[in-house]
Amino acid sequence: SILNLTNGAPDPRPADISRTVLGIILGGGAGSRLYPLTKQRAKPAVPLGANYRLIDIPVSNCINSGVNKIYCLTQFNSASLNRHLSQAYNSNVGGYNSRGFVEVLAASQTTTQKNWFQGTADAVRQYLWLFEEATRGGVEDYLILSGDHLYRMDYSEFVAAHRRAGAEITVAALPCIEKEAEAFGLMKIDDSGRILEFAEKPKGDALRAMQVDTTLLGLDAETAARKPYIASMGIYLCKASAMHHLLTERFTTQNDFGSDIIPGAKDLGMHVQAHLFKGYWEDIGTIRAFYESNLGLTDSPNPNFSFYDKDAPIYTMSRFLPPCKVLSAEVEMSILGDGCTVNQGSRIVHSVIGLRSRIGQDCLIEDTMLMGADYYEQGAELDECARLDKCVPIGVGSGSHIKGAIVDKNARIGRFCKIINVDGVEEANMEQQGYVIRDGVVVIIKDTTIDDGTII
Ligand code: ADQ
Ligand code: ADP
Repeated sequence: SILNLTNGAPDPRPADISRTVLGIILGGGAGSRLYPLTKQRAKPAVPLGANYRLIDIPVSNCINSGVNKIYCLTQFNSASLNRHLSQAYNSNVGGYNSRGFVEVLAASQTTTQKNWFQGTADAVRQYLWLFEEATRGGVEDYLILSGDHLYRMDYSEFVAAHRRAGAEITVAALPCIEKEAEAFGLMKIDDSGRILEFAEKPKGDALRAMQVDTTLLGLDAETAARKPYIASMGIYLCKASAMHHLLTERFTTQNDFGSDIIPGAKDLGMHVQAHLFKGYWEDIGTIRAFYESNLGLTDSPNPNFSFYDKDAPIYTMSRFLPPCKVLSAEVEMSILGDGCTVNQGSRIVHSVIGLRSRIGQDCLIEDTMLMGADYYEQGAELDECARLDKCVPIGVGSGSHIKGAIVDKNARIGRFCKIINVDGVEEANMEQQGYVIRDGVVVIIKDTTIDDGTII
């Protein structure tokens, strides 16, 4: 039974994983749900957890699992993403005998295709020629990952289970509650874990029809009643030969893994297997989920996710920033990134304070994610700003109150501002004024200035 599959002795890590598995990270489509965080950057470069970026999660998971050939597919190339990846990872994966790499592949870069990726499968199809060069070097399986998930997973167990089952495709899965189920691909499986039915984001009756008895997965009766669905995590391991067949011979005009390729493969009679994942996992691809997962990092004593694990650390760029400096401020249930300064009389509650943040005097910051800054404004620059009437330096000006917001990098919040969503608005598009409100969260756009005394 599945119970035995998941609770039995784990398979040993495949010895050849670094040679035989190619990691492919789906780095975001055109209309990203994380807008406006993606207004001026590729989605994988979106800052996360005070010191990190989204891409650090799948890349770290790959490295810790022994997968060290990694491509990241994104809609557009960005200098900061490339710099981040090369500075953070080249020494980890690129040792002369490991032959590893982390590279960005952007939609507009190929010679034969000028179109943006039309979907997840289309993104892989457009670069299949490159991935197939890797198969000549011994790659057997493609590990398809999303760029906007928060979790820690040892993919080597996933690879071992896939090979033991002799599957063409293995889909990572977890039990799920009704309220969340309609946002996912849902599956029914047999008692060996083989997928019998797969429905992408079904609604209403079609949703209810995907209910299963999840005690099969080893859940106790109470949990199984709460979580009667098996959801796809959008993480796939696919044999290179099967991928070639599916994308270039069978489904040449279909562009999405969840809607087309996975159910299509099953209908063709391919062996499509589920692999149960038991840890914390969250899709943080919407503003609300992104905001809540970031604030969840501050929970104590049990945060949703810890960036620290001595056996499986999350890596990022080493920046050699100075330690944080806090001058008689009050900081409660919060995390501070590297190189921050918090001035006298400020209070920070349940917030994530990103690297290089500068917070003035007597500020109140609650339930907020400040992403910080890409650089420090220094001596002369700041002196010049102080002389000018309307100049607002990077950071949060003295006496300001911010609650329930995401403040993107390099934002300049003036003095005595109130960014608290005074009118309790759910959705608003105020891009001209430098912010939007999504799902009730105020998002201050990167590099914008909010004048002294502004009330939002
Ligand atoms: P979604 O997350 O809704 O569902 P999708 O929007 O296709 O699926 O995104 C999957 C990943 O691919 C995301 O990281 C996204 O940024 C990226 N992506 C989307 N379009 C892309 C493109 N054109 N080019 C490059 N990258 C792109 C999927 C599955 C469900 C499953 C959920 C789990 O389809 O079955 O339940 O993931 O979150
Ligand atoms: P991090 O991951 O530390 O945020 P990045 O290298 O991605 O690092 O971001 C730093 C960005 O800020 C770079 O694009 C850099 O060129 C830019 N930058 C540095 N100093 C300044 C400055 N004085 N004015 C504007 N941009 C700057």
